Amino acid sequence: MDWVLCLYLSVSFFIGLIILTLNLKFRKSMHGLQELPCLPSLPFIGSLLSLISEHQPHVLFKKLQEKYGPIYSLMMGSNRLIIVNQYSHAKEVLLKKGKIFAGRPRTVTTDVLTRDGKDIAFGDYSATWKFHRKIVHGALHMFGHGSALIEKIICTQADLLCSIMQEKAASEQSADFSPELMCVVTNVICSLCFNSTYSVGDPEFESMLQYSQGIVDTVAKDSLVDIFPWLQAFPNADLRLLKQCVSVRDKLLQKKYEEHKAEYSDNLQRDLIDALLRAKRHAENNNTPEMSSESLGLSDDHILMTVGDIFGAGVETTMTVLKWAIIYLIHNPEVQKRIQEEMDRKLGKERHPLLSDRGSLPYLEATIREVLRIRPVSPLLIPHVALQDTSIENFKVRKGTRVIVNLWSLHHDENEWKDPELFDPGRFLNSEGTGLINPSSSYMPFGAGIRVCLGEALAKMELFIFLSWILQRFTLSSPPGQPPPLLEGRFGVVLQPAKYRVTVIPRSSWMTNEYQAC
Ligand code: STR
Repeated sequence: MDWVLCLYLSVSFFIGLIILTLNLKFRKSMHGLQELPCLPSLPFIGSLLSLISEHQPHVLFKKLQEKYGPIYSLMMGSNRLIIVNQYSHAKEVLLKKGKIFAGRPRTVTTDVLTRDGKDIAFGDYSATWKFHRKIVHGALHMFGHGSALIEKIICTQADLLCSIMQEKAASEQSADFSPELMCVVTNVICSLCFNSTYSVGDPEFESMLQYSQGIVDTVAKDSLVDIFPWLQAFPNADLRLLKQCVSVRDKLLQKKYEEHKAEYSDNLQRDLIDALLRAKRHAENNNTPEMSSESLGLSDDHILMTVGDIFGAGVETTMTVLKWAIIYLIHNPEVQKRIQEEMDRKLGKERHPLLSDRGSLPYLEATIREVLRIRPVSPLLIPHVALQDTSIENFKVRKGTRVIVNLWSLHHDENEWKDPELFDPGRFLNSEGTGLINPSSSYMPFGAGIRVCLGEALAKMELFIFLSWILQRFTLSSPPGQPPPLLEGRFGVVLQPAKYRVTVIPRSSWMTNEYQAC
Protein backbone atom coordinates (compact mmCIF):
# COMPACT_ATOMS: atom_id res chain seq x y z
CA MET A 1 0.00 0.00 0.00
CA ASP A 2 3.03 2.19 0.39
CA TRP A 3 3.18 3.08 -3.28
CA VAL A 4 -0.48 4.18 -3.19
CA LEU A 5 0.27 6.52 -0.31
CA CYS A 6 3.38 7.73 -2.11
CA LEU A 7 1.42 8.43 -5.30
CA TYR A 8 -1.31 10.18 -3.34
CA LEU A 9 1.18 12.39 -1.55
CA SER A 10 3.07 13.35 -4.71
CA VAL A 11 -0.15 14.10 -6.66
CA SER A 12 -1.41 16.24 -3.77
CA PHE A 13 1.96 17.96 -3.57
CA PHE A 14 1.93 18.83 -7.28
CA ILE A 15 -1.69 19.98 -7.25
CA GLY A 16 -0.90 22.09 -4.19
CA LEU A 17 2.12 23.54 -5.93
CA ILE A 18 0.10 24.42 -9.04
CA ILE A 19 -2.65 26.08 -6.97
CA LEU A 20 -0.06 28.02 -4.99
CA THR A 21 1.72 29.25 -8.13
CA LEU A 22 -1.52 30.26 -9.81
CA ASN A 23 -2.68 32.04 -6.70
CA LEU A 24 0.62 33.87 -6.30
CA LYS A 25 0.55 34.85 -9.95
CA PHE A 26 -3.02 36.17 -9.61
CA ARG A 27 -2.22 38.10 -6.45
CA LYS A 28 0.92 39.43 -8.05
CA SER A 29 -1.10 40.64 -11.06
CA MET A 30 -3.45 42.51 -8.72
CA HIS A 31 -0.61 43.75 -6.55
CA GLY A 32 1.46 44.88 -9.50
CA LEU A 33 -1.20 47.46 -10.25
CA GLN A 34 -0.90 51.03 -9.01
CA GLU A 35 -3.47 53.32 -7.51
CA LEU A 36 -4.46 56.23 -9.76
CA PRO A 37 -3.46 59.78 -8.85
CA CYS A 38 -6.48 61.17 -7.02
CA LEU A 39 -7.77 64.71 -6.46
CA PRO A 40 -7.97 65.69 -2.77
CA SER A 41 -11.17 64.39 -1.29
CA LEU A 42 -13.10 65.02 1.92
CA PRO A 43 -15.54 62.66 3.58
CA PHE A 44 -19.10 63.00 2.30
CA ILE A 45 -18.55 65.77 -0.28
CA GLY A 46 -15.66 64.03 -2.05
CA SER A 47 -13.52 66.18 -4.38
CA LEU A 48 -16.18 68.87 -4.92
CA LEU A 49 -13.95 71.65 -3.53
CA SER A 50 -11.26 70.96 -6.16
CA LEU A 51 -13.87 71.12 -8.89
CA ILE A 52 -15.07 74.62 -8.14
CA SER A 53 -13.79 76.54 -11.14
CA GLU A 54 -14.64 79.17 -13.71
CA HIS A 55 -14.06 76.51 -16.41
CA GLN A 56 -16.67 74.15 -17.77
CA PRO A 57 -16.20 70.48 -16.73
CA HIS A 58 -14.60 69.24 -19.99
CA VAL A 59 -12.12 72.15 -20.00
CA LEU A 60 -11.37 71.79 -16.29
CA PHE A 61 -10.77 68.03 -16.64
CA LYS A 62 -8.35 68.75 -19.49
CA LYS A 63 -6.52 71.37 -17.40
CA LEU A 64 -6.25 69.09 -14.37
CA GLN A 65 -3.98 66.83 -16.47
CA GLU A 66 -1.18 69.37 -15.94
CA LYS A 67 -1.14 68.46 -12.26
CA TYR A 68 -2.37 64.85 -12.18
CA GLY A 69 -1.36 63.38 -15.55
CA PRO A 70 -3.55 62.09 -18.39
CA ILE A 71 -5.57 59.72 -16.19
CA TYR A 72 -6.67 60.43 -12.64
CA SER A 73 -9.53 59.82 -10.27
CA LEU A 74 -11.76 61.91 -8.07
CA MET A 75 -14.69 61.42 -5.73
CA MET A 76 -18.18 62.66 -6.58
CA GLY A 77 -19.96 62.31 -3.26
CA SER A 78 -19.37 58.65 -2.49
CA ASN A 79 -18.74 57.57 -6.11
CA ARG A 80 -15.24 57.13 -7.50
CA LEU A 81 -14.80 58.61 -10.96
CA ILE A 82 -11.90 58.08 -13.34
CA ILE A 83 -11.17 60.73 -15.94
CA VAL A 84 -9.48 59.54 -19.13
CA ASN A 85 -7.88 62.27 -21.24
CA GLN A 86 -5.68 60.39 -23.67
CA TYR A 87 -6.40 58.22 -26.69
CA SER A 88 -4.44 55.13 -25.54
CA HIS A 89 -6.52 54.93 -22.33
CA ALA A 90 -9.78 55.73 -24.14
CA LYS A 91 -9.03 52.90 -26.54
CA GLU A 92 -8.53 50.49 -23.67
CA VAL A 93 -11.82 51.50 -22.03
CA LEU A 94 -14.01 51.65 -25.14
CA LEU A 95 -12.48 49.06 -27.45
CA LYS A 96 -10.05 46.61 -25.81
CA LYS A 97 -12.08 46.20 -22.61
CA GLY A 98 -15.35 47.47 -24.07
CA LYS A 99 -17.50 44.77 -22.45
CA ILE A 100 -15.92 45.24 -19.03
CA PHE A 101 -16.58 48.98 -19.17
CA ALA A 102 -20.01 48.69 -20.82
CA GLY A 103 -22.02 49.55 -17.68
CA ARG A 104 -23.86 52.83 -17.07
CA PRO A 105 -24.32 54.56 -13.73
CA ARG A 106 -27.86 55.02 -12.49
CA THR A 107 -28.61 58.62 -11.69
CA VAL A 108 -31.74 60.35 -10.46
CA THR A 109 -32.23 62.47 -13.61
CA THR A 110 -31.58 59.74 -16.19
CA ASP A 111 -33.89 57.40 -14.23
CA VAL A 112 -36.66 59.99 -14.53
CA LEU A 113 -36.01 60.35 -18.26
CA THR A 114 -35.77 56.65 -19.07
CA ARG A 115 -38.13 54.93 -16.57
CA ASP A 116 -35.16 53.55 -14.61
CA GLY A 117 -32.79 52.86 -17.48
CA LYS A 118 -35.20 51.11 -19.88
CA ASP A 119 -33.55 52.78 -22.87
CA ILE A 120 -30.36 52.23 -24.86
CA ALA A 121 -28.19 55.29 -24.18
CA PHE A 122 -28.49 55.32 -20.38
CA GLY A 123 -29.57 51.69 -19.78
CA ASP A 124 -27.12 49.34 -18.07
CA TYR A 125 -25.47 46.51 -20.02
CA SER A 126 -27.74 43.43 -20.06
CA ALA A 127 -29.31 40.84 -22.37
CA THR A 128 -32.31 43.16 -22.83
CA TRP A 129 -30.03 46.05 -23.70
CA LYS A 130 -28.17 43.98 -26.31
CA PHE A 131 -31.42 42.76 -27.83
CA HIS A 132 -32.86 46.28 -28.06
CA ARG A 133 -29.75 47.66 -29.61
CA LYS A 134 -29.73 44.87 -32.16
CA ILE A 135 -33.27 45.51 -33.35
CA VAL A 136 -32.90 49.28 -33.38
CA HIS A 137 -29.66 48.90 -35.30
CA GLY A 138 -31.46 46.64 -37.78
CA ALA A 139 -34.36 49.04 -38.18
CA LEU A 140 -32.11 52.08 -38.67
CA HIS A 141 -30.08 50.13 -41.15
CA MET A 142 -33.21 49.28 -43.10
CA PHE A 143 -34.06 52.96 -43.55
CA GLY A 144 -30.46 54.13 -43.58
CA HIS A 145 -27.30 53.29 -45.49
CA GLY A 146 -27.69 53.99 -49.15
CA SER A 147 -31.46 53.80 -48.96
CA ALA A 148 -33.19 56.03 -51.47
CA LEU A 149 -36.00 56.61 -48.98
CA ILE A 150 -33.82 58.32 -46.39
CA GLU A 151 -32.16 60.43 -49.05
CA LYS A 152 -35.55 61.61 -50.24
CA ILE A 153 -36.66 62.42 -46.71
CA ILE A 154 -33.54 64.49 -45.98
CA CYS A 155 -33.60 66.29 -49.35
CA THR A 156 -37.24 67.28 -48.88
CA GLN A 157 -36.37 68.81 -45.52
CA ALA A 158 -33.24 70.51 -46.93
CA ASP A 159 -35.45 72.06 -49.60
CA LEU A 160 -37.88 73.28 -46.94
CA LEU A 161 -35.01 74.85 -44.98
CA CYS A 162 -33.63 76.57 -48.08
CA SER A 163 -37.07 78.02 -48.93
CA ILE A 164 -37.34 79.53 -45.45
CA MET A 165 -33.82 80.95 -45.79
CA GLN A 166 -34.75 82.35 -49.20
CA GLU A 167 -37.72 84.20 -47.67
CA LYS A 168 -35.53 85.70 -44.96
CA ALA A 169 -32.94 86.67 -47.56
CA ALA A 170 -35.61 88.38 -49.68
CA SER A 171 -36.79 90.45 -46.73
CA GLU A 172 -33.14 91.19 -45.91
CA GLN A 173 -33.69 90.13 -42.33
CA SER A 174 -31.19 88.38 -40.19
CA ALA A 175 -32.62 85.49 -38.21
CA ASP A 176 -31.98 82.94 -35.51
CA PHE A 177 -32.60 79.76 -37.48
CA SER A 178 -32.81 77.46 -34.43
CA PRO A 179 -36.57 76.71 -34.75
CA GLU A 180 -36.22 76.00 -38.47
CA LEU A 181 -33.17 73.79 -37.98
CA MET A 182 -34.98 71.98 -35.19
CA CYS A 183 -38.03 71.55 -37.41
CA VAL A 184 -36.23 69.98 -40.35
CA VAL A 185 -34.07 67.72 -38.19
CA THR A 186 -37.13 66.68 -36.18
CA ASN A 187 -38.99 65.91 -39.38
CA VAL A 188 -36.26 63.52 -40.54
CA ILE A 189 -36.50 61.60 -37.26
CA CYS A 190 -40.30 61.83 -37.25
CA SER A 191 -40.42 60.33 -40.73
CA LEU A 192 -38.15 57.51 -39.56
CA CYS A 193 -39.88 56.83 -36.24
CA PHE A 194 -43.53 57.76 -36.90
CA ASN A 195 -43.85 58.20 -40.65
CA SER A 196 -45.10 61.78 -40.13
CA THR A 197 -43.78 65.38 -40.27
CA TYR A 198 -44.47 68.82 -38.75
CA SER A 199 -44.39 72.42 -39.86
CA VAL A 200 -43.05 75.31 -37.72
CA GLY A 201 -45.98 76.64 -35.70
CA ASP A 202 -47.76 73.29 -35.33
CA PRO A 203 -48.77 73.17 -31.63
CA GLU A 204 -47.42 69.62 -31.18
CA PHE A 205 -44.10 70.73 -32.69
CA GLU A 206 -43.97 73.84 -30.48
CA SER A 207 -44.48 71.74 -27.36
CA MET A 208 -41.69 69.46 -28.58
CA LEU A 209 -39.34 72.45 -28.90
CA GLN A 210 -40.05 73.35 -25.30
CA TYR A 211 -39.83 69.98 -23.65
CA SER A 212 -36.61 69.06 -25.51
CA GLN A 213 -34.82 72.19 -24.30
CA GLY A 214 -36.15 71.56 -20.79
CA ILE A 215 -34.73 68.03 -20.83
CA VAL A 216 -31.36 69.09 -22.26
CA ASP A 217 -31.10 71.79 -19.57
CA THR A 218 -31.74 69.45 -16.67
CA VAL A 219 -30.71 65.87 -17.44
CA ALA A 220 -27.36 64.08 -16.86
CA LYS A 221 -25.33 67.21 -16.09
CA ASP A 222 -23.90 65.77 -12.89
CA SER A 223 -26.18 68.13 -11.08
CA LEU A 224 -26.14 67.97 -7.29
CA VAL A 225 -29.15 65.68 -7.16
CA ASP A 226 -27.23 63.12 -9.24
CA ILE A 227 -24.25 63.32 -6.88
CA PHE A 228 -26.33 63.27 -3.70
CA PRO A 229 -29.53 61.35 -4.54
CA TRP A 230 -31.07 62.10 -1.12
CA LEU A 231 -31.49 65.73 -2.29
CA GLN A 232 -34.58 64.52 -4.17
CA ALA A 233 -36.41 64.71 -0.90
CA PHE A 234 -36.12 68.53 -0.98
CA PRO A 235 -37.89 70.91 -3.39
CA ASN A 236 -35.80 71.07 -6.55
CA ALA A 237 -36.83 73.33 -9.44
CA ASP A 238 -34.69 71.51 -12.03
CA LEU A 239 -36.04 68.11 -11.15
CA ARG A 240 -39.59 69.44 -11.23
CA LEU A 241 -38.99 70.92 -14.70
CA LEU A 242 -37.46 67.65 -15.92
CA LYS A 243 -40.45 65.65 -14.65
CA GLN A 244 -42.88 68.04 -16.36
CA CYS A 245 -41.01 67.88 -19.68
CA VAL A 246 -40.70 64.10 -19.53
CA SER A 247 -44.41 63.76 -18.88
CA VAL A 248 -45.25 65.92 -21.95
CA ARG A 249 -42.82 63.88 -24.06
CA ASP A 250 -44.19 60.57 -22.79
CA LYS A 251 -47.79 61.52 -23.60
CA LEU A 252 -46.76 62.33 -27.15
CA LEU A 253 -44.78 59.12 -27.55
CA GLN A 254 -47.61 57.09 -26.03
CA LYS A 255 -50.10 58.59 -28.50
CA LYS A 256 -47.95 57.71 -31.50
CA TYR A 257 -47.31 54.25 -30.09
CA GLU A 258 -51.02 53.52 -29.56
CA GLU A 259 -51.82 54.69 -33.11
CA HIS A 260 -49.17 52.33 -34.48
CA LYS A 261 -50.38 49.42 -32.36
CA ALA A 262 -53.92 49.91 -33.65
CA GLU A 263 -52.76 49.92 -37.28
CA TYR A 264 -50.19 47.17 -36.89
CA SER A 265 -50.05 44.47 -39.53
CA ASP A 266 -47.32 41.89 -40.09
CA ASN A 267 -46.69 42.96 -43.65
CA LEU A 268 -46.66 46.69 -42.98
CA GLN A 269 -43.30 48.21 -42.05
CA ARG A 270 -43.47 51.96 -42.47
CA ASP A 271 -41.16 53.13 -39.72
CA LEU A 272 -39.12 52.36 -36.64
CA ILE A 273 -42.12 51.78 -34.35
CA ASP A 274 -43.47 49.21 -36.81
CA ALA A 275 -40.07 47.51 -36.79
CA LEU A 276 -39.94 47.45 -32.97
CA LEU A 277 -43.53 46.17 -32.75
CA ARG A 278 -42.76 43.44 -35.21
CA ALA A 279 -39.67 42.35 -33.22
CA LYS A 280 -41.81 42.31 -30.05
CA ARG A 281 -44.55 40.17 -31.68
CA HIS A 282 -41.90 37.88 -33.08
CA ALA A 283 -40.38 37.38 -29.63
CA GLU A 284 -43.85 36.79 -28.14
CA ASN A 285 -44.61 34.07 -30.67
CA ASN A 286 -41.28 32.46 -30.00
CA ASN A 287 -41.83 29.96 -27.21
CA THR A 288 -38.26 29.31 -26.07
CA PRO A 289 -37.96 30.81 -22.58
CA GLU A 290 -34.68 32.59 -23.26
CA MET A 291 -36.13 34.29 -26.33
CA SER A 292 -39.50 35.32 -24.87
CA SER A 293 -40.30 39.02 -24.85
CA GLU A 294 -40.54 39.03 -21.05
CA SER A 295 -37.14 37.47 -20.51
CA LEU A 296 -35.65 39.95 -22.98
CA GLY A 297 -37.65 42.76 -21.42
CA LEU A 298 -39.29 43.97 -24.58
CA SER A 299 -42.07 45.69 -22.64
CA ASP A 300 -44.07 48.65 -23.91
CA ASP A 301 -41.98 50.81 -21.57
CA HIS A 302 -38.76 49.61 -23.20
CA ILE A 303 -40.04 50.32 -26.68
CA LEU A 304 -41.27 53.78 -25.72
CA MET A 305 -37.99 54.68 -24.03
CA THR A 306 -36.00 53.41 -26.98
CA VAL A 307 -38.01 55.56 -29.36
CA GLY A 308 -37.60 58.51 -26.95
CA ASP A 309 -33.83 58.01 -27.09
CA ILE A 310 -33.63 57.88 -30.85
CA PHE A 311 -35.85 60.89 -31.06
CA GLY A 312 -33.92 62.95 -28.51
CA ALA A 313 -30.51 61.85 -29.77
CA GLY A 314 -31.43 62.31 -33.42
CA VAL A 315 -32.77 65.82 -32.94
CA GLU A 316 -30.52 67.42 -30.33
CA THR A 317 -27.21 66.17 -31.67
CA THR A 318 -27.66 66.86 -35.38
CA MET A 319 -29.18 70.26 -34.70
CA THR A 320 -26.28 71.18 -32.40
CA VAL A 321 -23.65 70.17 -34.98
CA LEU A 322 -25.44 72.16 -37.68
CA LYS A 323 -25.44 75.22 -35.42
CA TRP A 324 -21.70 74.82 -34.72
CA ALA A 325 -21.01 74.30 -38.42
CA ILE A 326 -22.79 77.55 -39.30
CA ILE A 327 -20.87 79.38 -36.55
CA TYR A 328 -17.51 78.19 -37.90
CA LEU A 329 -18.54 78.97 -41.48
CA ILE A 330 -19.39 82.53 -40.42
CA HIS A 331 -16.03 82.84 -38.68
CA ASN A 332 -14.20 81.44 -41.71
CA PRO A 333 -15.63 82.92 -44.94
CA GLU A 334 -12.69 81.49 -46.89
CA VAL A 335 -13.85 77.98 -45.93
CA GLN A 336 -17.36 78.71 -47.26
CA LYS A 337 -15.87 80.01 -50.46
CA ARG A 338 -13.73 76.93 -50.97
CA ILE A 339 -16.69 74.58 -50.33
CA GLN A 340 -18.81 76.57 -52.82
CA GLU A 341 -16.07 76.50 -55.45
CA GLU A 342 -15.67 72.75 -54.97
CA MET A 343 -19.42 72.25 -55.45
CA ASP A 344 -19.60 74.54 -58.49
CA ARG A 345 -16.72 72.65 -60.07
CA LYS A 346 -17.93 69.13 -59.30
CA LEU A 347 -21.72 69.47 -59.56
CA GLY A 348 -22.23 72.42 -61.85
CA LYS A 349 -24.77 75.05 -60.90
CA GLU A 350 -28.09 73.46 -61.68
CA ARG A 351 -28.08 70.21 -59.80
CA HIS A 352 -28.68 69.63 -56.11
CA PRO A 353 -26.10 67.64 -54.16
CA LEU A 354 -26.96 63.98 -53.59
CA LEU A 355 -25.55 61.47 -51.13
CA SER A 356 -23.62 59.91 -53.97
CA ASP A 357 -21.64 63.20 -54.28
CA ARG A 358 -20.02 62.68 -50.87
CA GLY A 359 -16.94 61.08 -52.39
CA SER A 360 -16.38 63.98 -54.77
CA LEU A 361 -16.66 66.82 -52.22
CA PRO A 362 -13.71 66.11 -49.88
CA TYR A 363 -13.36 69.70 -48.66
CA LEU A 364 -16.95 69.74 -47.40
CA GLU A 365 -16.44 66.36 -45.73
CA ALA A 366 -13.22 67.64 -44.15
CA THR A 367 -15.09 70.70 -42.84
CA ILE A 368 -17.77 68.50 -41.23
CA ARG A 369 -15.04 66.37 -39.60
CA GLU A 370 -13.28 69.48 -38.30
CA VAL A 371 -16.51 70.84 -36.78
CA LEU A 372 -17.03 67.51 -35.00
CA ARG A 373 -13.43 67.66 -33.73
CA ILE A 374 -13.33 71.22 -32.48
CA ARG A 375 -16.80 71.18 -30.88
CA PRO A 376 -17.73 67.55 -30.10
CA VAL A 377 -21.47 67.32 -29.36
CA SER A 378 -20.86 65.23 -26.29
CA PRO A 379 -17.50 66.36 -24.88
CA LEU A 380 -17.53 63.86 -21.99
CA LEU A 381 -19.53 61.13 -23.78
CA ILE A 382 -21.89 59.34 -21.35
CA PRO A 383 -20.14 57.90 -18.26
CA HIS A 384 -19.18 54.22 -18.35
CA VAL A 385 -19.04 51.85 -15.37
CA ALA A 386 -16.57 49.01 -14.76
CA LEU A 387 -18.62 45.82 -14.40
CA GLN A 388 -15.75 43.93 -12.69
CA ASP A 389 -12.37 44.60 -11.09
CA THR A 390 -10.02 45.50 -13.92
CA SER A 391 -7.24 47.88 -14.95
CA ILE A 392 -6.41 50.73 -17.32
CA GLU A 393 -2.74 50.59 -18.33
CA ASN A 394 -1.23 49.49 -15.00
CA PHE A 395 -3.74 51.29 -12.81
CA LYS A 396 -6.24 49.49 -10.61
CA VAL A 397 -9.93 49.96 -11.43
CA ARG A 398 -12.41 48.51 -8.98
CA LYS A 399 -15.81 47.14 -9.97
CA GLY A 400 -18.46 49.86 -9.94
CA THR A 401 -16.03 52.73 -10.69
CA ARG A 402 -17.39 55.31 -13.15
CA VAL A 403 -15.17 56.18 -16.09
CA ILE A 404 -15.46 59.40 -18.06
CA VAL A 405 -13.76 59.60 -21.44
CA ASN A 406 -12.92 63.25 -21.99
CA LEU A 407 -13.39 63.52 -25.73
CA TRP A 408 -12.59 67.21 -25.48
CA SER A 409 -9.04 66.34 -24.33
CA LEU A 410 -8.65 63.78 -27.11
CA HIS A 411 -9.78 66.28 -29.75
CA HIS A 412 -7.62 69.11 -28.36
CA ASP A 413 -4.52 67.07 -27.50
CA GLU A 414 -1.45 69.18 -28.45
CA ASN A 415 0.59 66.01 -29.04
CA GLU A 416 -1.89 64.78 -31.62
CA TRP A 417 -3.11 67.96 -33.33
CA LYS A 418 -1.15 70.95 -34.57
CA ASP A 419 -2.76 74.12 -33.15
CA PRO A 420 -5.79 72.24 -31.83
CA GLU A 421 -7.71 75.48 -31.16
CA LEU A 422 -7.46 76.48 -34.81
CA PHE A 423 -10.35 75.62 -37.16
CA ASP A 424 -8.61 74.03 -40.11
CA PRO A 425 -10.50 71.55 -42.33
CA GLY A 426 -7.24 71.13 -44.29
CA ARG A 427 -5.86 68.90 -41.54
CA PHE A 428 -8.22 66.15 -42.76
CA LEU A 429 -6.97 66.40 -46.37
CA ASN A 430 -3.93 65.01 -48.13
CA SER A 431 -1.22 67.44 -49.25
CA GLU A 432 -2.83 67.90 -52.70
CA GLY A 433 -6.19 68.62 -51.05
CA THR A 434 -7.84 65.94 -53.15
CA GLY A 435 -8.57 63.17 -50.66
CA LEU A 436 -9.47 62.65 -47.01
CA ILE A 437 -6.95 61.38 -44.46
CA ASN A 438 -7.07 60.39 -40.77
CA PRO A 439 -4.45 62.71 -39.27
CA SER A 440 -4.72 61.22 -35.77
CA SER A 441 -6.39 58.29 -34.05
CA SER A 442 -7.24 60.67 -31.20
CA TYR A 443 -10.59 61.41 -32.86
CA MET A 444 -13.88 59.71 -32.04
CA PRO A 445 -16.79 62.15 -32.34
CA PHE A 446 -19.30 59.28 -32.18
CA GLY A 447 -17.55 57.36 -29.39
CA ALA A 448 -16.31 53.83 -30.11
CA GLY A 449 -16.87 50.19 -29.18
CA ILE A 450 -20.06 48.44 -28.17
CA ARG A 451 -21.73 51.68 -27.13
CA VAL A 452 -20.75 53.62 -30.24
CA CYS A 453 -23.43 56.06 -31.48
CA LEU A 454 -26.23 54.21 -33.29
CA GLY A 455 -27.04 57.20 -35.45
CA GLU A 456 -23.58 57.86 -36.87
CA ALA A 457 -24.47 56.99 -40.47
CA LEU A 458 -27.74 58.93 -40.34
CA ALA A 459 -26.04 61.97 -38.78
CA LYS A 460 -23.34 62.04 -41.46
CA MET A 461 -25.94 61.86 -44.23
CA GLU A 462 -27.96 64.70 -42.71
CA LEU A 463 -24.93 66.94 -42.11
CA PHE A 464 -23.74 66.46 -45.67
CA ILE A 465 -27.10 67.12 -47.32
CA PHE A 466 -28.15 70.07 -45.16
CA LEU A 467 -24.80 71.86 -45.38
CA SER A 468 -24.27 71.26 -49.08
CA TRP A 469 -27.78 72.45 -49.97
CA ILE A 470 -27.41 75.59 -47.85
CA LEU A 471 -23.96 76.50 -49.17
CA GLN A 472 -24.88 75.83 -52.77
CA ARG A 473 -27.56 78.51 -52.56
CA PHE A 474 -26.37 80.92 -49.87
CA THR A 475 -23.42 82.59 -48.25
CA LEU A 476 -23.77 83.01 -44.50
CA SER A 477 -22.52 85.90 -42.39
CA SER A 478 -23.18 87.83 -39.20
CA PRO A 479 -25.71 90.67 -39.43
CA PRO A 480 -23.86 93.88 -40.47
CA GLY A 481 -22.18 95.64 -37.59
CA GLN A 482 -22.55 92.69 -35.25
CA PRO A 483 -19.70 90.56 -33.90
CA PRO A 484 -19.51 86.93 -35.08
CA PRO A 485 -21.20 84.30 -32.87
CA LEU A 486 -19.52 83.14 -29.66
CA LEU A 487 -17.27 80.11 -29.92
CA GLU A 488 -17.73 79.07 -26.32
CA GLY A 489 -20.36 76.41 -25.75
CA ARG A 490 -22.58 75.68 -22.78
CA PHE A 491 -21.81 72.30 -21.29
CA GLY A 492 -24.67 69.89 -20.70
CA VAL A 493 -25.77 66.54 -22.02
CA VAL A 494 -24.86 68.18 -25.35
CA LEU A 495 -22.43 71.10 -25.83
CA GLN A 496 -24.77 73.81 -27.05
CA PRO A 497 -23.70 77.08 -28.71
CA ALA A 498 -25.16 80.39 -27.54
CA LYS A 499 -27.99 81.86 -29.65
CA TYR A 500 -26.91 83.89 -32.67
CA ARG A 501 -28.40 85.55 -35.74
CA VAL A 502 -27.38 84.91 -39.33
CA THR A 503 -27.69 86.94 -42.51
CA VAL A 504 -28.20 84.78 -45.59
CA ILE A 505 -27.07 86.17 -48.93
CA PRO A 506 -28.31 84.29 -52.01
CA ARG A 507 -25.52 83.28 -54.37
CA SER A 508 -26.06 85.00 -57.70
CA SER A 509 -24.67 82.00 -59.56
CA TRP A 510 -27.30 79.65 -58.17
CA MET A 511 -30.27 79.13 -60.50
CA THR A 512 -33.37 79.24 -58.37
CA ASN A 513 -35.03 76.51 -60.37
CA GLU A 514 -37.72 74.38 -58.80
CA TYR A 515 -36.60 71.55 -56.56
CA GLN A 516 -36.51 68.27 -58.43
CA ALA A 517 -37.02 65.26 -56.19
CA CYS A 518 -33.70 63.50 -55.74
C1 STR B 1 -32.02 64.96 -25.48
C2 STR B 1 -33.37 65.45 -25.02
C3 STR B 1 -34.43 64.40 -25.10
O1 STR B 1 -35.60 64.72 -25.28
C4 STR B 1 -34.03 63.04 -24.96
C5 STR B 1 -32.71 62.62 -24.86
C6 STR B 1 -32.40 61.20 -24.67
C7 STR B 1 -31.24 60.72 -25.51
C8 STR B 1 -30.02 61.64 -25.34
C9 STR B 1 -30.41 63.09 -25.73
C10 STR B 1 -31.58 63.63 -24.86
C11 STR B 1 -29.18 64.00 -25.68
C12 STR B 1 -28.01 63.47 -26.50
C13 STR B 1 -27.64 62.04 -26.10
C14 STR B 1 -28.89 61.19 -26.26
C15 STR B 1 -28.40 59.78 -26.18
C16 STR B 1 -27.05 59.82 -26.91
C17 STR B 1 -26.70 61.31 -27.10
C18 STR B 1 -27.08 62.00 -24.70
C19 STR B 1 -31.15 63.85 -23.41
C20 STR B 1 -25.24 61.61 -26.91
O2 STR B 1 -24.50 60.81 -26.40
C21 STR B 1 -24.73 62.88 -27.39
